[in-house]
Amino acid sequence: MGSTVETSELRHIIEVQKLKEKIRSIRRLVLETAHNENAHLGSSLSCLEIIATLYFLKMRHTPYEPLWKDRDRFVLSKGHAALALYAVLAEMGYIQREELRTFKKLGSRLQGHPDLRVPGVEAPSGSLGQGLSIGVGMALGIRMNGSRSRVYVLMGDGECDEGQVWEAMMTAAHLKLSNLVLIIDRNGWQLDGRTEEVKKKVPLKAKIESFGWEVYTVNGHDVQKIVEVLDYAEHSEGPVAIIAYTKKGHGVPFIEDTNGGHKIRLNDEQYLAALKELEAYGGGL
Ligand SMILES: Cc1ncc(C[n+]2csc(CCOP(=O)(O)OP(=O)(O)O)c2C)c(N)n1
Repeated sequence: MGSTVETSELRHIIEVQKLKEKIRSIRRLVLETAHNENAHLGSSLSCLEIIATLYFLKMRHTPYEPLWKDRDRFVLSKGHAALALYAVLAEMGYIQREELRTFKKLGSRLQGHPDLRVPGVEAPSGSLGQGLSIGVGMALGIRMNGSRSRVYVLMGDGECDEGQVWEAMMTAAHLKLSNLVLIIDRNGWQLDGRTEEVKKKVPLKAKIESFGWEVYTVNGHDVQKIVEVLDYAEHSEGPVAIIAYTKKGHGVPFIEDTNGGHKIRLNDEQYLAALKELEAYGGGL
């Protein structure tokens, strides 16, 4: 028994280590693309570890059969962070890495917000506030079909300003959707400034709990901790929300924890500085 535990723990450590290497490659793809085209870089870098952990370590899915009926679903409700999702899908094999060069170009399927033409994208998004409702519908449908699939929705903290989010929260709790996990990218910024100055979110955890959800908090750049909290969320009796504390522009000092990289095209100097930092940073905590 003891050795079984040790073996599985060891496997876990190796998996997390491998994921960090993947994250380094994914970050490089994101930076390259933001050098080539204007992108929501800060918003993409704050949630990159979360999306990568879901796709590489948590969700059941396969790039060989993107519409496999028993797959787990991911909805990027903060659709402006599409670049992070595309880079993960490219590293996973859903799309070719080279296709990222067409990001936002005329005729490309890799537009600034996710589109159903992209294999691995489960929902079109970009109009903030809608992803959780989509996730609720998916989770309910999955349960009605008797499937064990799970649904993960990633939302921004500024996105919580949308009233539809709270309607969906109420519905999910009422339906006891234990196959639904909401992750909130709590980077503390939204388009017009600091979240708490634009419209106060705290006490966010208590607010969501009062809607009947189980709520956990995590460091959203710590891959090991993200895996642990996601494992934990599988044993709930209803919907689970995870407030992931992150930094906008994480890993790129001149935009980190500012709104400076909300939408940016890196010039040559910025790109090289960001790459240099990436070498030092590696992939995740
Ligand atoms: C309904 C709607 N209103 C406005 C926008 C424009 N918009 C794009 S990103 C953004 C800020 C979102 O902030 P947050 O959810 O905190 O995400 P972050 O980029 O900080 O991760 C806004 C208002 C939008 N996409 N959808």
